[in-house]
Amino acid sequence: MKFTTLLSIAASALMASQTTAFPTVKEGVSEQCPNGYEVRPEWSQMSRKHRKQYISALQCMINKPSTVNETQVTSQYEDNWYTHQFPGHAIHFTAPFPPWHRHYVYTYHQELRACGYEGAMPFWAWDWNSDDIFKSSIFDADPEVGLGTNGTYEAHEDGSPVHAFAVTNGGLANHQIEYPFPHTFQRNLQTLPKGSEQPLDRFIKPEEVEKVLSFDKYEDFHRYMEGAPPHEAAHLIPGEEGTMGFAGMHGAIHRMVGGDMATIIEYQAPSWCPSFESDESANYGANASPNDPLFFLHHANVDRVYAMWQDRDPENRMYAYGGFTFHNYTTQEGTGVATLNDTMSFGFLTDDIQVHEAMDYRQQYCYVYADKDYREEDNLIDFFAEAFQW
Ligand SMILES: *[C@@H]1O[C@H](CO)[C@@H](O)[C@H](O)[C@H]1NC(C)=O
Ligand SMILES: *[C@@H]1O[C@H](CO)[C@@H](O)[C@H](O)[C@H]1NC(C)=O
Ligand SMILES: *[C@@H]1O[C@H](CO)[C@@H](O)[C@H](O)[C@H]1NC(C)=O
Ligand SMILES: *[C@@H]1O[C@H](CO)[C@@H](O)[C@H](O)[C@H]1NC(C)=O
Ligand SMILES: [Cu+2]
Repeated sequence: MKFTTLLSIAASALMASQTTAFPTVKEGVSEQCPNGYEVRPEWSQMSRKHRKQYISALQCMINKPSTVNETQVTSQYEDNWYTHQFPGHAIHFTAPFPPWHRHYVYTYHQELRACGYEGAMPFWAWDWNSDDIFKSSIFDADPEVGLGTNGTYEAHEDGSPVHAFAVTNGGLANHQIEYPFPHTFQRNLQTLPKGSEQPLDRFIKPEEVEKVLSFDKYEDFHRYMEGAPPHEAAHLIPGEEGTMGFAGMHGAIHRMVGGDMATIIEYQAPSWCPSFESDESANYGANASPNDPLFFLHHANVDRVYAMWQDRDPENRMYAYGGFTFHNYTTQEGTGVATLNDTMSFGFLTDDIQVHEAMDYRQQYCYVYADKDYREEDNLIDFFAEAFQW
């Protein structure tokens, strides 16, 4: 192709981008959001500048001292997962799962901001990538702008591992986690992870998202989306009562990414690792999934599905709420009656809030989610610059 042809393709793509791309701050303001609503982008829609800032901000969090009262936690980066593990029984398989994680992702975004990241919180649209989930742009080995790919497995002759699913590329290559035991953060990408009865990518299809949006009752929506605990038969999940291994779209991603993302699931832990098994008394080691930065992009997408569900019928769904406040893994029963006035705790990370404060995401947090055709301003310019080495 002639260079002039390439230039004219580039130019028309750029012009098209100016007509179809949304501005970074959406038109329209409200009393609560005088600066408008920021648009949360999919990772692939971000500008190179923002992806680069995002990686630097992670490094900055790794270098910031911890503020939690736990001497083994060494950085602000680790504070995040520590905060998540603490209330484990109260925030998973219980009513607060959607609003608790919404506020948690928002808080994380504030930490990124304090570390120089200027963009909106990005998400990983697994539903847009479900045909070949591990080809998502989020798996990128680039040390400046990538979040890394699969972990590497390499064994000595005696079978002991050299690299045990350690992520050795991307901006967080070989990142060491100190707590609850020292290890390099891990991924083991599998659509059919060990212990699963069926490939789990079926849970993240657009049809599944469409189905979950159709439930009118908050509890039905929430349970179908979060999935059932790994070793429990699904109950109270519409149409899935008694099903073992009903991962749901949320659970499927955790299990398919594996490694740190799946540490709530004990059978994922390699035999030579101290067990991550969820222990009723201490809940030790469970819920360490925020060690992997993919956690927050995954949960931003979980939040996007929640936001879409609310937007289907705002009058009835924006403040819809209900279910249990506590999940007992031994009895496999939920207890407690959840209300909008319940307090949600975030440990040392940020102030407690009440559930109703995390419901109307647009007015309470001032963001919206990008559509498929959205691109951050210089995303296309970056694309051509990289393709043609400008
Ligand atoms: C930290 O935790 C210890 C042990 O639980 C407790 O005695 C101490 O008061 C805590 N310190 C702060 C500042 O919360
Ligand atoms: C990821 O790595 C593991 C361990 O080497 C391997 O079994 C698995 O097939 C890899 N996943 C993908 C999607 O390549
Ligand atoms: C779960 O229920 C069992 C049986 O009633 C009880 O002994 C245990 O303390 C409960 N676990 C928690 C964390 O409350
Ligand atoms: C929540 O608190 C408000 C005022 O504090 C009260 O009017 C309302 O009835 C409470 N709602 C629930 C569900 O408890
Ligand atoms: Cu969680």
